[in-house]
Amino acid sequence: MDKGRQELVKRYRENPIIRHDDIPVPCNTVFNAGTARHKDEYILLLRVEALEGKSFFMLARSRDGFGFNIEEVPVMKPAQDRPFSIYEKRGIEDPRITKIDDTYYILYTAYSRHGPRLGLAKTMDFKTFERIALISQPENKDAVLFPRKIKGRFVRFDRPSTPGGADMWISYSEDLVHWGDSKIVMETRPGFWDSRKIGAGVPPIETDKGWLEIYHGVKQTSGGNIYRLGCAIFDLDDPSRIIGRSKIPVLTPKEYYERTGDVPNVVFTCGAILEPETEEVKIYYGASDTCICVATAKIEDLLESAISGFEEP
Ligand code: BMA
Repeated sequence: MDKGRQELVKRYRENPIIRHDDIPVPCNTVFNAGTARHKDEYILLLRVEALEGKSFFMLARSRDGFGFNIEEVPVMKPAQDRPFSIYEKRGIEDPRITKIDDTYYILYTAYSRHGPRLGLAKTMDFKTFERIALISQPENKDAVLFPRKIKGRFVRFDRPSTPGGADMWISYSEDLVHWGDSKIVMETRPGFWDSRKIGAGVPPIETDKGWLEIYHGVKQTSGGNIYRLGCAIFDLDDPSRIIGRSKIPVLTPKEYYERTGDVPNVVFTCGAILEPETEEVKIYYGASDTCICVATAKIEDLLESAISGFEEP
């Protein structure tokens, strides 16, 4: 085991940074938050699971990215109006935020008896939120929007469930509402930590080596699933082309809060913040579907983890 590589992502010493006791409304758990920088604040869009089991979103703000204040009332609840209400009956989950120009787009999972499908909403100010459209059929989740158009089109990764498995795909759009030209870009790897399922985590980060994607991989064991994080790199001009992928995970459940909770052995990310001055990334992640944690890594180490030993699929 390469011990150095295991420590490449450093957990914040005061993890978890947000727990269910911190949430000012009755709830079961808080986890899997979308992230953004807005003015001089760090924003977390929290997935909060209500006592009856459905999720909704609340907002947390911070000056330093570690200590957060949580707003008193939810900012997005499962919709009351059609068409969204039909597909959000079981809640809204796992928001991921991408800023394009002055607009923050939120891709989230709309959950109903029909299964998970992708919803798109937007905000300019993190005060008012507006739903735009449902942008996939079920079953599809783990969608991340790229932060700029590529060759004139918006681009997303997503994770349709197919009879063949749970792999990462790419789709393109001219208006963010209608998507197509879909292709598979990254598959599960038999024998590895990401052999059972994979899905995008953090909206792609543009680097000079390519688009860095921090994704989750699932391994099935006799004790249940283990969710870990790894990195992949995609070509800047053609993001359907994978050019790097971590052989070993960059973050794996180890601490008690990652091992124990509603769903044990889970680290799951929906967002990270790149600090341009230090080239360090703050990765926010849900632990055991029960609380929110943060860990930091040098962007060059994350890239290196995906580049070293990469074998063309
Ligand atoms: C995935 C999603 C996540 C969750 C993870 C572990 O399928 O539902 O929201 O964190 O499972 O339970």
